[in-house]
Amino acid sequence: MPRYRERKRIPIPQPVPELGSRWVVGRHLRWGLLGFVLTVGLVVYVRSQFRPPLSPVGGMGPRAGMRWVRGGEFTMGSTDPAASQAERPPHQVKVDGFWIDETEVTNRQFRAFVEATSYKTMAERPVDLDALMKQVPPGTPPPDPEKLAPGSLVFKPPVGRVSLDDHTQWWDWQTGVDWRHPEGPDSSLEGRDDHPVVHVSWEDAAAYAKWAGKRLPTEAEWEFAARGGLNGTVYSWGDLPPNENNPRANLWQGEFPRINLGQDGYPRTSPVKSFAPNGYGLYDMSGNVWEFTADWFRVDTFLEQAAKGIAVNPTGPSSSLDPNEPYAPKRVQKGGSFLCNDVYCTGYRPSARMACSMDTGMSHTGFRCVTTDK
Ligand SMILES: [Ca+2]
Ligand SMILES: [Ca+2]
Repeated sequence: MPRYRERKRIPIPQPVPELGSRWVVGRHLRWGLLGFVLTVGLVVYVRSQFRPPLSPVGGMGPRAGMRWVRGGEFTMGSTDPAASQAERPPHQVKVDGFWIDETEVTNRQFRAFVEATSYKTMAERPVDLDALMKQVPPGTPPPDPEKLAPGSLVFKPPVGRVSLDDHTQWWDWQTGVDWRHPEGPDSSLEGRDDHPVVHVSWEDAAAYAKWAGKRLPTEAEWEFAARGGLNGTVYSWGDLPPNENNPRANLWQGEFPRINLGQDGYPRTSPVKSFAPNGYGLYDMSGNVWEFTADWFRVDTFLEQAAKGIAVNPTGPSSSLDPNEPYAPKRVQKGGSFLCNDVYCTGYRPSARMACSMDTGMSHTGFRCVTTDK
């Protein structure tokens, strides 16, 4: 006898899939797959909205020396006691994203432009008498011929106390002054390669921007960038004013315009990046030199924009009007300079606005560029 008897294998009953259960499994798979695809699509879309575009000059990554500022809505203007009528009322503005130079355009950068194009700035050309006479009230006598030689306006501290209402007391027209000779015909750019270029007019700035494949910022873009993500604060760093221990920017310390203590280390322009950047990583959006924008200047621009509810990508008025000099076409400058303090000019507040003739360069005016090209 066999020691054991082979047991008959009894098949274990297997569940027989039914049509209904297959359909349920398939339905779950399909929904799961659809959910996965939708999730991936959503992630890709969201990331695309928050990521800067590719460099407009080719290659990957942002432009060298520029920062991507993601657009948004903000309050433009101010009700700060120091705010002029031209800064009022505060109003809502929305701007699209843009690239902006981290710093003011430097002498080194401007030299590259001049060497590539042989461009002559307006301060290096004789004054156009016809253009000049169109900017003054009819009947104004022409200036002396020697005043038409190439030159620019230089800051010159007065010896004694002067009225702060008369800026001719500290601005001096000097022949032979231009971006290469910022403080007089005998001055030079030695040691100033990284200082902002000065004595450039709006026309000069626009020519540089075009050569660089960029453009001047609108006033709204500039103010949005200067705020560095802090909406509604008085300054680009918050609400606390600068002081001796924390100057914050290259401004003026002492009795303006006579006594320049230079407690921030710089009685005149400073190398860019000498002070901490704002929340967007941008330097000298307060102080150092005023910066040209693309917009025409009018005192009532903010009033017009406020009437729109939310002004979207505003580009300023179609023409300029400065009540103090109604015949001179002027553009908006922003950011203040090394000549600003809280007694005379708190132009280093992001909302502050200055009107400047298009053909005028000065010791304390420069610019930076933006681009929105893809
Ligand atoms: Ca200073
Ligand atoms: Ca500046």
